[in-house]
Amino acid sequence: MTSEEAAAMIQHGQTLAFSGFTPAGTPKVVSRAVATRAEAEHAAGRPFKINVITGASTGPSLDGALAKAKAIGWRTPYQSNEDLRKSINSGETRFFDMHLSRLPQDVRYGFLGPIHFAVIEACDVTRYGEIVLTSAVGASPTFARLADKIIIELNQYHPKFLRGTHDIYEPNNPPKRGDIPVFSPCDRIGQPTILVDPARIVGVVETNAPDEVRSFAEASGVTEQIGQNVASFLANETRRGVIPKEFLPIQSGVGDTANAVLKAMGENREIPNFQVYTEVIQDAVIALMHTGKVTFASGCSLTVSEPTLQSIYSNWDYFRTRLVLRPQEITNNPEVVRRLGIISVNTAIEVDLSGNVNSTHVLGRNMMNGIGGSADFARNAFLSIFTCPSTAKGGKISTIVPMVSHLDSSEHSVCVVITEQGVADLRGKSPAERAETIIANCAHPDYRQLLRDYVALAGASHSPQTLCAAFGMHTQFARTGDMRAVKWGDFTK
Ligand code: 0RQ
Repeated sequence: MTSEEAAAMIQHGQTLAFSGFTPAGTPKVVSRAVATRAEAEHAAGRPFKINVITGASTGPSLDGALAKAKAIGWRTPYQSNEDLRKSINSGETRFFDMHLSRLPQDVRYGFLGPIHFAVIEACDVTRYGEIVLTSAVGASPTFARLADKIIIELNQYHPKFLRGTHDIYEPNNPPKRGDIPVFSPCDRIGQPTILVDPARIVGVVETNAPDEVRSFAEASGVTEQIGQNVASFLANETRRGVIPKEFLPIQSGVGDTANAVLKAMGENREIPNFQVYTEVIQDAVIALMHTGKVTFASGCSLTVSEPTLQSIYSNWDYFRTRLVLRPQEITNNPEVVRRLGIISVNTAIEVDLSGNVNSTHVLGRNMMNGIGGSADFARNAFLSIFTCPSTAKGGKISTIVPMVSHLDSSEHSVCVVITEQGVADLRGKSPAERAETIIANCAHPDYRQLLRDYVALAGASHSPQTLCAAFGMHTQFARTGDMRAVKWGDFTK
């Protein structure tokens, strides 16, 4: 059927679950047709909003088109689209920010209500109801099993030889959960395809469209320095025998800093060849697989640029045996992350003097993207590292603040903080020691004295906090647009 015919089946108020994880494997034409339908309904004076569940973020054809059409009622679990962000922060769309490992089980538990349609991108579908996914797994196995009806977007852009890349596995619900038998990043525990009753597939829409993955910016001096600092720290931990000599699997977040970290790890001769057990497989992972530095990658999606995806498909004999794509509740599973001893590297918006991390909110109010999988990994990792530049907005914001304006990963989940200034190793340190380590090694020199003056306000205490001044830097920025102008006396009078 056409995408318009598919969109015509969808009613106002229904919940739709889409395949994919990041723009990889995300439907591209049915969502646009739903957006067009919403605009027509609105023009005719009728309400039309759907509720949208995905694996993670999506591309402009899904979140972008639906947000512009004011067609999203509620949305979960993660997004990174500018138009949707505006819609969330203006109160137009209700957004529910979730740990990505929990999304499939919350759907199974019924916490998010019924799913009326699952829209699944596939490179192949058989008359027996076998669905072969494309460049991501996300939460598609759960969506396809539980949705009332399924619409397939059959995308010829992705080759049918992807069959066998996916490892489809859904755990039982408690009390019959059992173990998840992944003991090494390359273990396969499930099936290559999703199998559904073909009667539930109510439409197949054919397309030929690439994933809408944006290209990475060239690494700046700051992101490059963060990458070098992470790589030197890990090399040192290996040298002193804390990280075993065969190394441990790496999880790295998404974005330019994550790419710079992996690049620096690839170039560091003291870091041995390693495996990746992560959610998003980015360009830098594939570059390191080409050189042999990364020997195996387990992920939830191939979130790679167009040329990188082509380099994978044209060298498929090489990559076929070195890649596996899994559901997000397996890639991010706390049990598996703890068992494998993952080294996790994620990015913060701000970090406070105790090591608490805010990954999601600006000034405590405005949603950036969401917690994503960062805390799934950080909470359970062998070694959890958070990185960020020491300042934002041309130095007017310090990312090192007295107290975070929103909490995502608590001090108990954060082992090490790294900025372009240096490395703060928080393991085994009291709150006062943490504060001094973070100020001395991670804060920008413009902010070090200000932060030390803040610590001095507390006098003798277990944790050097002074509640009436804790958000002084944030308040100063909101009032004048520059945190550097803060005067602690204004808050302690
Ligand atoms: O704004 O774009 O207007 O310049 O935030 O910051 O430094 O470019 O960093 O792109 O790596 O994103 C935490 C948001 C970092 C991301 C976050 C402003 C800054 C800029 C972006 P501009 P950068 P990145 C795996 C793991 C949570 C999910 C996660 C994220 C913009 O990494 O969403 O980790 N993480 N998932 O100027 C005000 C501050 C700021 C600030 C930065 N303190 N105050 N603005 N910015 N710090 C992936 C998945 O889960 C799928």
